[in-house]
Amino acid sequence: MKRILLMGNPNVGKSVFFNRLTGVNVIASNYAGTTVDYTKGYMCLEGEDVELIDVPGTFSLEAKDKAEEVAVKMLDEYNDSVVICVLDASKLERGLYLALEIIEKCHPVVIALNMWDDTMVKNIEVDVAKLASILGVPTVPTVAITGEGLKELVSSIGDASSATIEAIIGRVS
Ligand SMILES: Nc1nc2c(ncn2[C@@H]2O[C@H](COP(=O)(O)OP(=O)(O)O)[C@@H](O)[C@H]2O)c(=O)[nH]1
Ligand SMILES: [Mg+2]
Repeated sequence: MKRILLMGNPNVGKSVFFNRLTGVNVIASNYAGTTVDYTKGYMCLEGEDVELIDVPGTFSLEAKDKAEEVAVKMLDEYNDSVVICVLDASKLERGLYLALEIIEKCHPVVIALNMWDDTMVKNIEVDVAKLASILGVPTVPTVAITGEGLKELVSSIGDASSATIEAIIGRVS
């Protein structure tokens, strides 16, 4: 079965997305050999059942605590999975740091620029088209709590691409 990992910094809206995307069969477990909990569920994508994992929040892949260690292990273990990288669009730099690390691991990625409502209220300007073209992966503004952008995000999963850091550097320099 295909697997999708929801990843991002803590408090960016991963679990709100998870709850919107999954149905009733949600399973909470410990990651083997740890006390770190995570949740997995299922969603239907283009007629196929896909497993969705709400990965513990992490700021980077240089793990600083147990939860971050689990996030890194999941990314390595499920190396054939697509990653929905959830960013707080009003705190873009932090989120992009992790997104670039995930891209560097060659996972197909789509980026949710979440908290788009807050970002607008705070008058923070994000050039979505430019960001998408630099990163070379689908990049969709979203508001997890209202579901805005969710449809577009889900339909972009099929276009998730494995960008390369070299190509990204080439596009910014
Ligand atoms: N304003 C706003 N709040 C959001 C949005 N998405 C999530 N939240 C809120 O942000 C907080 C953290 O969300 P949560 O899903 O628990 O984050 P997680 O730690 O990444 O799983 C909660 O209070 C959510 O209701 C959004 O798009 N806009
Ligand atoms: Mg959560």
